[in-house]
Amino acid sequence: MTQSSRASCLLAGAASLLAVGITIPSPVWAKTHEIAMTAVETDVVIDGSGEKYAAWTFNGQMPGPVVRVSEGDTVNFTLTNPAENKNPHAMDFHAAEIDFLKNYRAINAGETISYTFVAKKPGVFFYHCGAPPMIQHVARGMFGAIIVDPKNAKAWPKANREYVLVQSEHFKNPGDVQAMFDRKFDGMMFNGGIFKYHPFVTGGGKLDAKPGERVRIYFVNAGPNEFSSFHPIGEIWDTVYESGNPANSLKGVQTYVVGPGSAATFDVVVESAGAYPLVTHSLTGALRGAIAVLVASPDAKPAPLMPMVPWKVATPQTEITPVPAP
Ligand SMILES: [Cu+2]
Repeated sequence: MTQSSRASCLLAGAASLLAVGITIPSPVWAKTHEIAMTAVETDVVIDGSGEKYAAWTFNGQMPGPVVRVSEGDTVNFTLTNPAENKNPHAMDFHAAEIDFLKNYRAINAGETISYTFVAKKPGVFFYHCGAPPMIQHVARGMFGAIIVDPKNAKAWPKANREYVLVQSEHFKNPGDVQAMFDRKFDGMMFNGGIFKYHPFVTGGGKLDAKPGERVRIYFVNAGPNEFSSFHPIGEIWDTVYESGNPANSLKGVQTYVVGPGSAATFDVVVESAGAYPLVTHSLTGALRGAIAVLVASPDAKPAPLMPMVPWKVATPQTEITPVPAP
């Protein structure tokens, strides 16, 4: 059989398979992920003094867990709203392209919902609860990030180190929905903490890197209302990828605006040892907590994608009563 006749036989075979309704399987590189999350209404630590906040969360942490898949992968997602909760909850993945009425509807305590989507576009995307009032469900902590890695790893330079940062507003009174509508936020957080990555603040940590490394930051703005003007003090973004898609790249950017419900990926190459605060240059936000200090040092250790989540602050020491003088 010649090569051309073999090819025409294969085509004829494929056509007959389609004719009887057999679907072509997913591409060999694509995977299927079973992702399950639970809505948990619980207190979380939001600053270095150990202050707690009555949050609503995915899996008991703010932000929720980072979901990471590759372009073309299928996600089978299940959300459980346990019977002990007091509120309806929902899940909206910005990485999905599916009917919102059916899939993103709120479920009551004691119910579960499942749906499937294919992560068709690479990038970093917001996910959040959409139960009404959505402004409150987001403000109280029901948000997170999903990374969809590009199918072609060579679509962008390899990063030496990666972090996820999610910006969000803190409202002292979690029940004051009007304050949320009026944009009266009290603090600004990265990864659910006020000055979480500020080493000069009590209980604060930092983000580590080595000089010369390409550090990739997957940045999500959860809002619910404020825009982020993301800037590396002492550096310039080497490349910014709108929505984290390697096809949308900008070079040599000082500050890049990420609106509420949006995301971008930022590459910075830290040229020398030192401290580089990453901030929202909307200063009312930075000075109320949205400063993450990237410390470049030759002995920097490997770090997780989202360090210090959940934030465990040592419980204050019991006050010691001085021994009376004899
Ligand atoms: Cu919710």
